[in-house]
Amino acid sequence: MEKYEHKYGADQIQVLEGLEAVRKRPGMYIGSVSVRGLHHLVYEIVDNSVDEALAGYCKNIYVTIEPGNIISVEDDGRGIPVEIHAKTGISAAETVYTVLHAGGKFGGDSGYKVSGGLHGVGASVVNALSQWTEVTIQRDGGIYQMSFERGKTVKKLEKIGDSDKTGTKVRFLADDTIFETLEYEYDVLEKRFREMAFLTKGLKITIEDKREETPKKAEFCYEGGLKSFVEYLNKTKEKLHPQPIYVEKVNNDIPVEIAIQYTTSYNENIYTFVNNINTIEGGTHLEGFKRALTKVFNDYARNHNILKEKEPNLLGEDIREGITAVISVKVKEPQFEGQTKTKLGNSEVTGVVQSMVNESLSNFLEENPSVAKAILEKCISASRAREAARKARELVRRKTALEGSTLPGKLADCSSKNAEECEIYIVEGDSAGGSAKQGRDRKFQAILPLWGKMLNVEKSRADKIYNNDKLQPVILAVGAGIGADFDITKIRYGKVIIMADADVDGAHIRTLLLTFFFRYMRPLIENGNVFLAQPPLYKLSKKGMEDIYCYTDEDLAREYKKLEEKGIAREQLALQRYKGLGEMNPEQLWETTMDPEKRILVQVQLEDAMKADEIFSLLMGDEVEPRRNFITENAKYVKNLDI
Ligand code: 28G
Repeated sequence: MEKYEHKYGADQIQVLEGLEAVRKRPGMYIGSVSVRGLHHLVYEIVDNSVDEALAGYCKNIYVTIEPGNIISVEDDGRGIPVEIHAKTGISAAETVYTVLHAGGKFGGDSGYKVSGGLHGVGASVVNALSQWTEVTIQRDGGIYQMSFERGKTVKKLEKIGDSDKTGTKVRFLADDTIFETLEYEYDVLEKRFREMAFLTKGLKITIEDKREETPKKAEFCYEGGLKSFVEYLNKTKEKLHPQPIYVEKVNNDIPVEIAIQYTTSYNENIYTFVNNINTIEGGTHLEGFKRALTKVFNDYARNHNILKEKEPNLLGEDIREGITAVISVKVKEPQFEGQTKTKLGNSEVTGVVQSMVNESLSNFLEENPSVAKAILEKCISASRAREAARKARELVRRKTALEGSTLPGKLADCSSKNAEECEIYIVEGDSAGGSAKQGRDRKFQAILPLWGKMLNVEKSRADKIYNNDKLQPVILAVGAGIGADFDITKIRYGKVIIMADADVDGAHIRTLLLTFFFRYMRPLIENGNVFLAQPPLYKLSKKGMEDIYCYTDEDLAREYKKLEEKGIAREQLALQRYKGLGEMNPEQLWETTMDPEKRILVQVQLEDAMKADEIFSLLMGDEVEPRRNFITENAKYVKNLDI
């Protein structure tokens, strides 16, 4: 007995140390303690239910946001095992909730126990970062329950009743001493669970928000899997063929599922997932898919004399114009690379996806010649447009060779030629552009004012974009080309900074530019070269006091409080609210928004650009209805996104 007690104690200490580490450095385990990290907690728990569904035992998942931002997740799987581990005296269920990475160590029953959101750290991390957690398990004829506070067991697993059902239910309240906010965003969770339901054919996920008087609720269940996903993505688009092309296969122990449908759009929309994680940076699975797609369509075009002997092959980008595709692979030991660890690195996956797409897509085209013809006609017209774009580009080059300058007339360039230290401010409006030109440090800061008509990137191919009076100066100033020609080593500025007002027009120009960079200069975003300037919203001033600039409403409230503590009342202060950049004189603009010592720059992430692109497609697409719906439903969202 004595010995057992001692051993139990030692283990328990080790356990607590593990979870203490999570509380000390939460960012290491869930990415951040912002609202994003908060949502991660929910994903971690739901992922465990999805794993149980992938193992073939769970059909339904219910997620509820209860009043007070308590999250409840319930599944009808087998229930976490409850038996007591002989050595430690701790139940299997408690171990899952108190030992770091327990989920991973126990893996091997579903085989792909690596899903766990972006970080795959599991239930114990959620437990560690929650004020309290309560787990209820139904299995072996009983109902069992245990509870925790900030990761520490306060009620060990005990049987509290009988039941002939099975399943797991988890309720938790995130820790407000760790997270910046506990306010879940229903729309964000809804989007993720819809996506998860698409990715797990037949699984029903219900989400309910009970925080308000009138609860919100949605149910997602798709028997069609990725086929349904692509139909959903293309809902408002004009399709080139009625049914998505769909393949599902296990090759070399790697399950691959792909759905493809072409639309009349000029964009490429390929979403890739590894173990249900959205790999926004792509990777080896995407590489294999692209290679096969290019080869299959070129081979078909040659064999059916659609491409003549003398004509060159179609390029990958020609063949991907207008494509909507979703690729989902399951990999046992995925290696995630890239800036945000969302790029698949496993080299064996390329060949697996490639050979599968090669085989199934070429069969499909042979069996569906009319679909093949419709797609290839579009590819060929894309390749012609690409030729036209090249000519447009060369025309610009030749013209500039004659006239001597490659740079747009409105650009006020900087004197340094060392791209690394150089910055370009892209500024909406001539008056703000004027202030920026006067206020800047001309050694390393260039100013490009933007004017002209907003271009519908949605309805334009590269040739039109090259000739667009709003975007052409941006292309020339950045100096690295666009599309497949884009060469990041040629960029003339290390920082490309979008400076626009905090109003609707400003949001418009930000959305346009981010969409443009996303589609035509993506490496610039991936490489972290794109930034948003943050002009202040308010200025507080008083005679004899240095002006105070506030960038948010919270900032303003904080400054008021600080000044009050110093004995300066609100009434003594003059408050100026800036409606636009144009209201600031050059010195103010420098001081608040351009001085590297004082300014706030927000680095644009690939995800921000993707969201901008999504919003732009909806705002600028053909159909009026989705646009109106989107604007009314998402007015708040568009604002919050700060794009
Ligand atoms: C409701 C919120 C979150 C879960 C299960 C089911 C099992 C399980 C979970 O086992 C450790 C690994 C294999 C035994 C597995 C039940 C096998 C047999 C499970 C969840 C120990 C974890 N019976 N359902 N974990 N196993 N749902 N939902 O967490 O060897 S977690």
